[in-house]
Amino acid sequence: MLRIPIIDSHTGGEPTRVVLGGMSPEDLETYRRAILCEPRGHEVIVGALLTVPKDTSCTAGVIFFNNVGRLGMCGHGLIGLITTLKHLGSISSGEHRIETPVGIVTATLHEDGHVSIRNVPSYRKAKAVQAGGVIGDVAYGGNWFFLVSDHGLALTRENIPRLTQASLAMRAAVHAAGFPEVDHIELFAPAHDPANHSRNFVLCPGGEYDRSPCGTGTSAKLACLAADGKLAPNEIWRQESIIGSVFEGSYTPTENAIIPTITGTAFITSEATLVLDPGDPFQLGIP
Ligand code: PYC
Repeated sequence: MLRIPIIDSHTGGEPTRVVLGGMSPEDLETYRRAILCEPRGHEVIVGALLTVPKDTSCTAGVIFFNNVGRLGMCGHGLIGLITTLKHLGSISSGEHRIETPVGIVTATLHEDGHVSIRNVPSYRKAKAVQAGGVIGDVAYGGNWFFLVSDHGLALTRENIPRLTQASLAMRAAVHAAGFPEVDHIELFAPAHDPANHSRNFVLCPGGEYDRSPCGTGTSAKLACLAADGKLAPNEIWRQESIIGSVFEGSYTPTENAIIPTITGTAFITSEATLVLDPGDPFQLGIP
């Protein structure tokens, strides 16, 4: 039997499963679906494999992964990871540098449990790209996004199947338009809560939608707002998700990019050990 200890949390409704041990990064592809997907989980969960950082100034290293592969960075996942490390008693309030595959991210654990992430440099690569009947921007926030405001779709929970289908079509179109790196689609509409600035729907690489406002997606949005002169440095942007959860974002400018800071909260939902029985035909998940 292989035993893999995990801790689950959610950040604004989006789940994170932190893998504490039991396997090495080299084994990740073998066990990816066993850890995240049915019969032990479901397609929405994002995994966070703790690693030993190469940079010794870092508290930890992490590799984020989902139902179809790896993610460069993951905002909600990093908030979940910091909350998990606090739950384990491994860290206390203050700043922690975390090594991700796309660079070092500084996370601040506040006394009240909120977590702020100073993300990797984020920028808009292309403005007003025409793809599949819509026009949007291509931007990077630790992952690649196609951001569309004018889509004619209602950003409501009842409309999620339609939003998903439309976003999948937009992703194919933006790939055909010359941006194969885009793996997330982000649609915008006015916020439902007047305290917020915008509502989003985010399609993730594996076809699921982000329950949280998406930390890397909010970073990409901040990059576009900054490039358009619509948000000043350090001004607060409150991004609401399709289920109404909120991240607060702001940025500091650099020469060719911005450094976004995203703040949110995560809650622990379970502590468990996954068991992989070699006699189980579905020990590695349902292919
Ligand atoms: O919060 O950055 C994020 C994220 C990416 C995919 C799911 N959540």
